[in-house]
Amino acid sequence: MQIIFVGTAGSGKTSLTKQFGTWIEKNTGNQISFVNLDPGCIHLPYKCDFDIRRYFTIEEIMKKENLGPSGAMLKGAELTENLMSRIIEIINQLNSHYVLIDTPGQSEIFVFQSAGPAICDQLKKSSQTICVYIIDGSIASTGTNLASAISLSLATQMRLGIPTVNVLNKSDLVKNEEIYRMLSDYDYMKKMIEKEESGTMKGLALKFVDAAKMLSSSQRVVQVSSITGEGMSQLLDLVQESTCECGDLS
Ligand SMILES: Nc1nc2c(ncn2[C@@H]2O[C@H](COP(=O)(O)OP(=O)(O)OP(=O)(O)O)[C@@H](O)[C@H]2O)c(=O)[nH]1
Ligand SMILES: [Mg+2]
Repeated sequence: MQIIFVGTAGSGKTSLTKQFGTWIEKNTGNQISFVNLDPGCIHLPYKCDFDIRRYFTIEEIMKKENLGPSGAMLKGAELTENLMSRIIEIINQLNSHYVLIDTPGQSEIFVFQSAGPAICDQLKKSSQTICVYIIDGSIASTGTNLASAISLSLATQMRLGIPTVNVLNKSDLVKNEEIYRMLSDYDYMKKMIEKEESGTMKGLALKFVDAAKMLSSSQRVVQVSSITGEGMSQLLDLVQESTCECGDLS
């Protein structure tokens, strides 16, 4: 199975990739492979079985092409797409039970450029492939704020075309218990939005929640911490259920 970690900048993609992979190896004995598709990172806490930086880095592109960081990231997405058959070939040769794939810092680079969807399209032909969408717990504070995070997850699911499950990372930093309740009960999230907002914003946020209710692969949002290791077993359950046609993800 291939698991792709996607989330906004700094949400914990790299830390969760490492924590989840290490946890699986230790607790299930299944073999893991780590794949890094972020050409912009400097340090990685895991040992890569495939690292896009073997081919190019954002720093090199910036110097060579005289580009700023965002322009270089776009160029990086283009280069990644050109290398796609090589990347897919290498990933397919990794004979592990789980291949964990870390993606570029800014999620829009992987999700909204063509490289990410193209890679997912190829990967799902060879093996079950799912996306773990990471909501950053350190900035989750209100119903409206969660509704917008969920809408990004839905957009990711639409673009990548693979089952997508949601996790709330940095749970060690979340002090507001209401956040958990809202994430496990969209009707409660709507009630909170009714209280928080008025006018157009309220209408918009409520519509996002309705769309999420209708379209999400699962409403269950697992709370994890890449620092304390909380929630890894629940995340594995969710990942496994997401690929089981008979599974109940509610
Ligand atoms: N407290 C806490 N901090 C976390 C957690 N997960 C990640 N962080 C911190 O958040 C920051 C970003 O973590 P990364 O794992 O680099 O996040 P990322 O999404 O890979 O970041 P980019 O690739 O740069 O977008 C680091 O300082 C991490 O230590 C968590 O569960 N709890
Ligand atoms: Mg990262």
